Amino acid sequence: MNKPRLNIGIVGYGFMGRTHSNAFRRVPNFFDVPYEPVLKAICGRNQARAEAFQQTWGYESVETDWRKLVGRRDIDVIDIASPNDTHAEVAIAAAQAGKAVLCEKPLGRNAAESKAIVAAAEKAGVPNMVWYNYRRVPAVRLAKELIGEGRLGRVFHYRAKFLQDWTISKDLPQGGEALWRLDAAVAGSGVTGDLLAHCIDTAIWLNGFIDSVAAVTETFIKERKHNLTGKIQEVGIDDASTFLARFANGSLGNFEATRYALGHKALYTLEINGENASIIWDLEDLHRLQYFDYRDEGKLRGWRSIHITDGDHPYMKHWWVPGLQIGYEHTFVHQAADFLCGLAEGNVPGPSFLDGLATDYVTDAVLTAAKSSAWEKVGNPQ
Ligand code: SOE
Repeated sequence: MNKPRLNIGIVGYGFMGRTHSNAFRRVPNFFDVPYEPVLKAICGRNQARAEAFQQTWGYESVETDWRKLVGRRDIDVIDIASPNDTHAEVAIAAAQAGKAVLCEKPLGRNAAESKAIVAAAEKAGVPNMVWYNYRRVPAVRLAKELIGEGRLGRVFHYRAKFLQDWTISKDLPQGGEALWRLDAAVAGSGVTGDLLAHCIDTAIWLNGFIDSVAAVTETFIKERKHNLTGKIQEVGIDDASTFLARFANGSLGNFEATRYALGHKALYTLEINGENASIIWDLEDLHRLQYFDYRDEGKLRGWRSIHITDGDHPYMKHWWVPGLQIGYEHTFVHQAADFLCGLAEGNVPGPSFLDGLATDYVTDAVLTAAKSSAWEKVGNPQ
């Protein structure tokens, strides 16, 4: 039986445009999704680049103005994969046009922008989702299941870090294509909104809301050439950000992100210590979950390194045979699958725009706390 077609228009042909396009291309080959996702239009400012992207990914059409894309009656879903400074404007217009809206993380450059996006989506009643893709790493989802089953008991500690090293050179310019993450006006913040946002989203999902934070941030290279103006300009982003947190459930959090950890390209790790068991996960070894359970028989008690490749592990029955691994891009395929199934059932799963706002409240509080040198309360999205 032919499935109903769902026409997708993606804004942005950079790194994230590729991950999202790949997800919608591959999802029907591996998951029994209720729609046939159609790559209807790719939208980007540069016509030649948009056309090249269209060829590579098999889009039906090209737009260079996102307003035209949002206005098209033949588009069902607007998927925003462009730099952070475009998220609010496009998401709000797309919601007002009655489209389902997907948005790359972080939702807004700050909580104020995210609040406006949430309000527009709620007013229009449109399905929405933020691409916090690491929730859909099978090992991280298994961690969620183990916590949900109560295996950890009361949680005492949540620890997460996201370490990179790609901005250490003082000669690296800021701004423009590929380097907009260094431009505060476009990105909103540095590692707090880019990397810690991932850690915070997963943390809230696994361990509940964060109540208050104390933080330090640093900008190690104070001035860089700006690619768009050609001038040496002050750097407005945080290069490193570390914060302590109190979760609403009484546990303590310890978070760190930096782009100055030489040797680390994308080391996202998290550890949770409960009264009965502990969990460790590491993005560089993403198909493993480390699990320690104190209730195991004493002489065999120790860390188990679970290889998350079996058919009864989350998402894995859709891929290869037990023992064979998947990777980063599959997390986006999983999110596309969950979105399409949820859309058909009228219940799109998180992270919703409201979840995106919850994370932005924490990142705002972290940046405020770094300035005030005091503990700051986190805004409540509810
Ligand atoms: C930054 O280098 C970056 O690409 C982030 O923007 C992504 O969200 C993260 O998943 C990997 O690192």
